[in-house]
Amino acid sequence: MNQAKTFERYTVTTALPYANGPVHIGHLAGVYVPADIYTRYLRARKRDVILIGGSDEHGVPITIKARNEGTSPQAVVDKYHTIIKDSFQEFGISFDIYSRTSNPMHHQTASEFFTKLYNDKAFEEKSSDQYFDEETKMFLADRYITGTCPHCGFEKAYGDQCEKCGTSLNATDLINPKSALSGNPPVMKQTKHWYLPLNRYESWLRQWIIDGHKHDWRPNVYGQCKSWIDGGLQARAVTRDLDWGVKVPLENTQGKVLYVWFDAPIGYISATKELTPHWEKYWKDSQTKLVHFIGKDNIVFHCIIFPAMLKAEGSYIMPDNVPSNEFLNLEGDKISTSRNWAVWLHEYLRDFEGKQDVLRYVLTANAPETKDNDFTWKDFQTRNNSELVAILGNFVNRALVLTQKYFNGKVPSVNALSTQDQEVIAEIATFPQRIEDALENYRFREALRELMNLARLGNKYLADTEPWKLIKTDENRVATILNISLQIVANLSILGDPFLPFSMEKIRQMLNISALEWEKAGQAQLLLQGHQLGTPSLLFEQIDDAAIEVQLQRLQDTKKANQLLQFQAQPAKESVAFEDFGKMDIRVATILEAEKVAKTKKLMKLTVDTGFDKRTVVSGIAEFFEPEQLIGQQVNMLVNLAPREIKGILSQGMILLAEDADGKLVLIQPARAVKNGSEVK
Ligand code: B3M
Ligand code: ZN
Repeated sequence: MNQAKTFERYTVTTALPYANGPVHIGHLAGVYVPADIYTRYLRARKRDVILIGGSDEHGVPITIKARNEGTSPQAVVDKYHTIIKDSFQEFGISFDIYSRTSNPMHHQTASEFFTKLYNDKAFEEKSSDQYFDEETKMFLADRYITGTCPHCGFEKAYGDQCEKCGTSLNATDLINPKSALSGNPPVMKQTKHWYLPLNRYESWLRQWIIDGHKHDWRPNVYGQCKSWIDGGLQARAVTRDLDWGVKVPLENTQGKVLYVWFDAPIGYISATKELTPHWEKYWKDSQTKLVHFIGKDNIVFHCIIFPAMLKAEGSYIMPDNVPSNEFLNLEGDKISTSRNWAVWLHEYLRDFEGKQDVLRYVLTANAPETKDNDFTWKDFQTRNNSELVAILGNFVNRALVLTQKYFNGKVPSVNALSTQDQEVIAEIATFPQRIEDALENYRFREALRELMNLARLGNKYLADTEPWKLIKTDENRVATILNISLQIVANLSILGDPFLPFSMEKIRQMLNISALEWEKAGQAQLLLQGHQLGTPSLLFEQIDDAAIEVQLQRLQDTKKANQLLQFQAQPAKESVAFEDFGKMDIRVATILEAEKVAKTKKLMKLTVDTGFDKRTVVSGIAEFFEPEQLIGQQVNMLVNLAPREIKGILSQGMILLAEDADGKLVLIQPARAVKNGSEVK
């Protein structure tokens, strides 16, 4: 178990988000919130730690976005790098540096890295046939080409990875490949690239990962690495025929750049070089613990490919752990940037101003640490109202308000200790270790649960001792109870800081103290008798249904927009003879009366004037219309449909309707008023 080894310093990296869109709760839950908790904890323990972040600004995701928006890749990354960086800052992700891979420092660092490997003959140089789009005159790599995944059959797999099963692919693996640019099937054209022969590192990777990290890497990470290695490692191209990226630093390589997954991880190193002149100790000293926080679709790049690159270069340390999370879904569906099925961080910060910690809390409590998990707005509201407000906020508020009320806001004295007092004080002392064990081993959900257990201990202590009743008879006893309760509050302000930094700062203000050392946590004399407390205020507010409804409606609107976007007209039914069509008697009719059929959701009872009679028709349109919207409307109606009883009502005919892409039913009406009974031909 590697945490037995002590390290002099820590390099904590976070996956560099593509700067082709904002970040969403899936990114936060998977990568940035756990990384921030871990780093804040290490800082609290006075460890030498750096938290590295930055925007991944190369690769086809960027150039496709630029093409779609009719702008340049640089304009795309400039826009989204700023949105991402600012929203991380406001959310309290405490990067020591948040850099970007389009900057000169990175281009230089990545070029030098490539050149070192090239000079050391670490690459294989190969000319091969690659897919080429004759219309756009472009080679098709990565997301420029889609096709069916040979592993899982997913029809929209990319040339470098299948997003459905996570398999890393070569474009030539795809079945029925199509250009994402022109939609045409590609042709093959010869081109030269440089390959990292991963197979050369197989035995080392076996020894390092399969033997060396069986017990301290998460099972989902270890398992994916093992199956990758057991599946046989292929050489991987580290260059591409593209014009956006880090230029290949060799002669006669016009139009070729480094593959984005070769340059992006080097972005961690170039960001560190920007941060400190002493960067090498964070990347080359065996006393440094290197930890990569990533999502599961990045495991192979961070556990196999980047380490092989570092091994080939020869002077770098290897990651000690890669605590990758699984995926977070949203309301039961996979989060998707392209389908706008996400809770975007910058929108959350706008809609729930000042509630950063609520989202930090929910995403940690619900983190997909070992399996995919689901974010629902209802759960968000429940955890805020039933846990943050009702447990943590309620305890802190009672301890402070009662002290305000009975002792003018001064920390009261501790008098004779009851058995329960002594048990509570002993229990307080156990929390630092419980939280440290969990955090040192990247078990963030468990660590947060332990923090909340400390608040529960406080609530139970107040509920059991009922100081509001005792105050009439035994002020000394109440003094002791509130003193111990306030010590718990002070402990919360220390142990809660990595998780809920904004709220813990509020607690410190209410306690009228500056930040306490982590090493003091567990003590029951953190606040001295007589210390003047600050003014109590509510730590958390209830989140009402209306606020949640707004979010749910937004997702509903997104779903409908997607249905419209993805709508594909069904193919025509089999043909019918003209005389068959002639049997149908379709007329224009006017709706005279409309009422919803009781005890049904969909049915509306209509009285219609067909021009030759008045009749009743039952129609399944009650979900889409109110009666008053229908009365007076002219509609097309099939009048010679055999009558049938529906919910006890004899229905004589059928109103014709169109079902839109979003499932909504729409009346089919004549373009202008015509006589009832007019024949539709
Ligand atoms: N830009 C993010 C992703 O695959 C990718 C991470 C790079 S970390 C060096 O979603
Ligand atoms: Zn697949």
